[in-house]
Amino acid sequence: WLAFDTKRWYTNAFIIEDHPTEVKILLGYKKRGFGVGLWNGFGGKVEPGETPVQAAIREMKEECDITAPLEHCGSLLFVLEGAPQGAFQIEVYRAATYTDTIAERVFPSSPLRTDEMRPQWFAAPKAVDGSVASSGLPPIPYDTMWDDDIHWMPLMLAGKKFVGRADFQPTTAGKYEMRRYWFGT
Ligand code: 6OG
Repeated sequence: WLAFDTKRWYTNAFIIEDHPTEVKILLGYKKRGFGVGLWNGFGGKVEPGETPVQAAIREMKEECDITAPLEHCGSLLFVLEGAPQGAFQIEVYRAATYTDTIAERVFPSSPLRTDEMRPQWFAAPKAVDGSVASSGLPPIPYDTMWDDDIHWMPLMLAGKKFVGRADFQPTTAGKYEMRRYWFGT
């Protein structure tokens, strides 16, 4: 019911730190553009001539000022009925370490328009037993994330490689609602 003639390649990247007492995940609050008001990994469009991992590293630097040895951990296909973007093929990356200091980029007048994300750490469940440390960090805010995230993020946090697809339809509120999905390892 929808041709993939407008499929676009995107990236989404996470820092996941596994400490003895807690697991921390770095997310960004989308300040504008597609998915505004939602927490997500860092990422964006793969530009012509770039590989997806090159794009993921570039976007992470642009959006929160760090450089990380990103490793591929998942592939997602999102089909959005009626969206100009058509379908999103998203390559997901993770790293346990990074260099430079995490910072919110604030360049309102920059032609690069990289002032998109506000980075923040969240508490994630431990892969061994699913327990979340009460370290004071907020838990992963699935209520203010894309509907699909709660289905694949636990696979990523468990250290698995995953694939999946979700189909979205526009709502009258100008948002997108997930209608069906499949995610697996
Ligand atoms: P920019 O417009 O910021 O790139 N993205 C999605 N992420 C999730 N979890 N679910 C979706 O369901 C998504 N659609 C897009 C990919 C957009 C960013 O948003 C992600 C990119 O990281 C529909 O350049």
